[in-house]
Order: sequence, then C-alpha cells, then structure tokens
Amino acid sequence: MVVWTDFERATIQDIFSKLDYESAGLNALTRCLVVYPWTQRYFAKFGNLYNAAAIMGNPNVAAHGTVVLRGLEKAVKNMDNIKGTFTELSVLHSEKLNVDPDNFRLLSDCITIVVAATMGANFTPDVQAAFQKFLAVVTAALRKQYH
Ligand code: HNI
Repeated sequence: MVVWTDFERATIQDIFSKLDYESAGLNALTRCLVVYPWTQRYFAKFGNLYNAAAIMGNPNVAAHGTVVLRGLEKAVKNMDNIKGTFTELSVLHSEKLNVDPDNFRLLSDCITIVVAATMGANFTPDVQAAFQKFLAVVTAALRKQYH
C-alpha cells in the first residue's frame, strides 16, 4: 500500500479543491493531443482534431478533459485505495479502449504542466513531488488490469 505523508495528502487535496476542472481538463487534454499526436487515434469519434486550434475548440475534447479530472477526483477521495478505485477504469482502458498504457504518463505530465502553470510560484519542488507521486500511483492503478 502507498504511504502518504500529511504534507502530501494536504497538498493533493488543496490542489484539487482549487482546480478549475473545465479549463484544466481542456488545457491538459489539448496539450496531450497536440504534443503527442498519436494519442488522437483513440478519439476518432470526437470529430475535428485537425490542428491545435481545432482541438482547443472541440467541445468533445473539453467535455472529456473534465471527465478525466473528475476521474482523478475519485482517486483524491480514496487515496488509500487508488488501485481498488480504478479497477474498472483500468479494465475499460485495457480491454475496451485498448489504450497503450504508456500514454497514461504522457497525459499525467500534461496535467502536471497545466497545474504548474496555474499555480505559478506556489508549485514548489515539494508540491511538484507530491503531485507527481499522486499521478504515478494513479498511472500504476490504471496499468494494473493490463495483461
Ligand atoms: Ni481515459 C474514458 C479517466 C488517460 C483514452 N477515461 C475515460 C473515462 C474516465 C477516464 C473517467 C470515462 C469512463 C467511463 O465512461 O466509464 N483516462 C482517465 C484518467 C486518465 C486517463 C484518470 C489518466 C490520467 N484515457 C487516458 C489516456 C487515453 C485515454 C492517456 C488515450 C490516450 N479514456 C480514453 C478514451 C475514453 C476514456 C478513448 C472513452 C471516451 C469516450 O467518450 O468514449
């Protein structure tokens, strides 16, 4: 089981309590789809992903960005059982969506960049370490049902 310090718990709760899910979700997913264009293959049904402007203005991308962050919120609320919380989500990404699990880290990094840009100087190295640990645990949980 993952051990969290009080600082890590407080930091993760604090970040999510202040996060604007709509804009952070859109910005993070857009960044992922632009910087790592091969990730677009999973979102064919989202319509126009022709260039950065099209991705940024695509309502399906915006909606899905929020869905991803709401998914992360579940992990925040269940920090002592993230693996159990994401069992079904892991099966979905593995067996139905066939998402290459390497992409979890790429999207996680995009989320980190967006959060860092929003927090500015408050995104200290300690805060960054706590946030990246959280996303690493989420990624491990999402990979868990792959075989
Ligand atoms: Ni992901 C659906 C959470 C990474 C491709 N994804 C979901 C749903 C959640 C979710 C929640 C909705 C499930 C449902 O409907 O029951 N995804 C997350 C989280 C991460 C993540 C928390 C990592 C931080 N997903 C990724 C990555 C990709 C991805 C990296 C591909 C590059 N996800 C999808 C696709 C769907 C999806 C595709 C289905 C979208 C749809 O609307 O059908």
